[in-house]
Amino acid sequence: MEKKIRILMAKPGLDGHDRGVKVVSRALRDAGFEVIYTGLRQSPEQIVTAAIEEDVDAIGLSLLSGAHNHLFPRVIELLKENNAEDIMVFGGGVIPEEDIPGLLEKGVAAIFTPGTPTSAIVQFLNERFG
Ligand code: B12
Repeated sequence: MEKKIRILMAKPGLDGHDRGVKVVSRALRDAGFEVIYTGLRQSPEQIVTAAIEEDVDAIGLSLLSGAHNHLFPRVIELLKENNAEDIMVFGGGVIPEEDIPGLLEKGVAAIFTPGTPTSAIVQFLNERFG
């Protein structure tokens, strides 16, 4: 049997904007990925611990609060500290265009902003893990 790609969907930060993460989680599940959603208000430490325990292939972070420049790099840093940098980090939300190059440079694989069709996210993951 083919192994399903496992994705931890996470919502770091203190805000309650969870529509996007739920929409994307559902779309990825429908496309055949195994999706684990952490729920709201997860710290980077909680996210990385869950990702390692669940043995996921990727972490999808949803950020609409404006804290992306801190939280994305922190997750990547913690993965490195735990020798788990093979877990890919990608994400989306309200992230200004000008912040995207810096996040990609720090190791985020891709960022999807509001209005992105979920099919584009599925296509990205299929290309990455196909
Ligand atoms: C709906 C909404 C709310 C709802 C949230 C309901 C909920 N349960 O989610 C409510 C009314 C509760 C709300 C409250 C607040 N909100 Co509000 N909200 C919005 C709004 C209008 C739309 C967000 C949304 O649901 N979009 C629909 C979903 C489907 O789209 P999405 O999340 O963007 O997801 C898409 C992509 O971004 C991407 N994506 C998202 N996550 C992920 C993850 C991965 C892994 C991937 C691959 C892709 C991906 O894919 C999705 C599909 O295309 C935005 C403005 C906007 N236009 O984005 C403001 C916005 C996010 N809110 C904002 C603010 C300030 C607040 C409040 C602080 C306002 C206040 N003063 O009270 C409060 C916070 C309350 C709290 N405790 O968190 C600001 C944030 C400012 C910032 N980033 O600097 C925004 C940007 C409005 C603005 N322009 O100022 N809000």
